[in-house]
Amino acid sequence: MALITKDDVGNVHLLNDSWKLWYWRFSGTAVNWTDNLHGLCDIFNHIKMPSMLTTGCDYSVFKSDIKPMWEDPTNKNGGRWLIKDSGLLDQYWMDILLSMIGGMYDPYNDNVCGIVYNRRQYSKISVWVSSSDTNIVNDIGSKLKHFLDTKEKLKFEKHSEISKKKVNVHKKIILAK
Ligand code: MGP
Repeated sequence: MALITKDDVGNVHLLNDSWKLWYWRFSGTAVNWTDNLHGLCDIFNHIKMPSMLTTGCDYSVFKSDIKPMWEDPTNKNGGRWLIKDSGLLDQYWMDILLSMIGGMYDPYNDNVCGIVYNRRQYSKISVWVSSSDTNIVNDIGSKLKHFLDTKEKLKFEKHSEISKKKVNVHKKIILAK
């Protein structure tokens, strides 16, 4: 593959956004979830397929100015399209990455924030959307289904509801003590 110099750039398709790779790894010493989250790099040359990650770890690729957390101002009113493991998550990961980076969610590219892969016993991928507006969410969801060529039902969850649910679970544990 030929290298492209700065002078050649005028003739090639430029990316709409720059993207950042994030890595979350459990550490017994960290007090907060956010302390375990590390920004790796802005451009990636080689990434292990996510299924090769150690169970319990996450990969996230987000637009450079958005952190892969509910608290980020762009994420906080949005949610995620959830894709469960059907043996195709590595393929889905690459397909979604390319569709996001290629800006294939017109007219709602600005509402696509990033993608998360949670390597778990039951791994999952989620595509984070900055809005909970039904039109925007459904349009991105149907494009996603089309790109993945899947008939599986995808589920949309609002971040505000997931984070509330987690708080309630914590409260329940405290109340039960
Ligand atoms: P998870 O890692 O997103 O999913 O959330 P997992 O492990 O598959 O769990 P499940 O409940 O979805 O099946 C696990 C926990 O990490 C959450 O309950 C939160 O305590 C914490 N966490 C996850 N996220 C994405 C955030 C976040 O954006 N902000 C903060 N503060 N905590 C988070």
